[in-house]
Amino acid sequence: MGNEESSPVDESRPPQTLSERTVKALADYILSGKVSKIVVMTGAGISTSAGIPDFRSPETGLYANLARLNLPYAEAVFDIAYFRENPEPFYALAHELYPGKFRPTVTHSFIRLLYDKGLLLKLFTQNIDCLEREAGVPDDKIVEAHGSFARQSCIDCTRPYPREDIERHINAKEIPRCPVCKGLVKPEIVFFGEQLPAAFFENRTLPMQADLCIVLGTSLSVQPFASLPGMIRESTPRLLINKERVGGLGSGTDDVLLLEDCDSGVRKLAKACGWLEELEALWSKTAPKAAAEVAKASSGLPKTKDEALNDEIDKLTREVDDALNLSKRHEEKVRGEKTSGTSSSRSARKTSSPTSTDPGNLHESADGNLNHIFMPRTVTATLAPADSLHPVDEAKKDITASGGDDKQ
Ligand code: CNA
Repeated sequence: MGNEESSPVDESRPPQTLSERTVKALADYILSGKVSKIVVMTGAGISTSAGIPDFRSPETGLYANLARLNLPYAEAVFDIAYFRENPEPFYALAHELYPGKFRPTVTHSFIRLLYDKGLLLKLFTQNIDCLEREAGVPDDKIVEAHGSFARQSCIDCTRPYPREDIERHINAKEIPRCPVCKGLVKPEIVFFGEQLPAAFFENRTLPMQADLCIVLGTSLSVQPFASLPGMIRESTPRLLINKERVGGLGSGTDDVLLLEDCDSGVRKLAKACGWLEELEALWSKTAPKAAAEVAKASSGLPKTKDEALNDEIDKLTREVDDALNLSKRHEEKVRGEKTSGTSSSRSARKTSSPTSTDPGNLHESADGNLNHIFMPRTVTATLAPADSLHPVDEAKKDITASGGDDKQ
């Protein structure tokens, strides 16, 4: 692999740990035996190929497609105050997104592979779709920083609510209520205005122990999660696989950027490590029809025309994924960003990201905890155009307007 695989921002500063800032060098480092504590940080971009939209991608993102729910502003669907008044839009969305309808992606299986190899220290995910669990990453290795659909409770008396009951309600498109106090029941997804789970704060400094950090499919625009990559030690390599450069990654001496699709990026890394076949085998086990197909193959029954065609399409897609090197296209963009003034000092690791992702700017609440600070602006009468809903801008405006107080 050549240098085009990664896009170092400051080529005058040599790497401290890697031999060079490439996927090949990263693979050599992983295989050297010096790596046993990988911290992975993920966002909605690792699940888009499963069919779950992210929030902010223009046109395909969830926020760009919420008009049908008649919301006063897009983020209202995850706003606890709005939910109390009008829970229907959230439950309409929950009906579409509820776990069980989607297959983990090859990126989820890659994280599972790291676990199987004894290399995963912790996965910090912002995702609520539970696909990491479905890929077989064990519960004690996952910090679901924004909660998930895995548990649900009453928003008034906090009593846990049975899984099978919420599933029944969501399938029937009904709003579940607490059998005791009649309060609204909500999956324990962190809404704007709610605190992050205790597990996030208990594990927040863990990235300091990492010997490798892999950031996948996130815009790193929601605090306090966005502060995590800044906790990684200066000489520890960080790999970003994302369609765009985010959070100041690329400013560290050992940062490697793959500005492309997560699935093709993890396949490249797996291939460089000699793990590609293992990864594909692991991922194939997540297919709902896998067991049936295996049974069919061993029974000697011929494949139908459609099945043969689908196999061929899957094979071609994988080959194209492998062959395409989208990084090249992005490299110029990153170099462009460099010349427009991105800093690359140690302090830059913590401060080169936008103000709202600056760890030094975390907003502590009165009880010492940190709230989920991407807060929507004041309710407006009409749905704002999608491009005015960018969270970084919105969060910055909120923080500025409220003097840093994240509760509005
Ligand atoms: P985001 O702000 O929508 O950013 C997604 C990032 O991923 C962007 O930088 C995209 O360019 C990038 N991206 C999208 N698709 C791909 C892909 N296939 N390969 C590589 N990069 C890609 O989402 P974040 O996770 O950063 O924001 C945090 C929010 C999103 C959390 O509160 C989540 O709960 C929430 N969310 C979660 C899900 C889910 O659980 N699957 C879905 C939508 C939103």
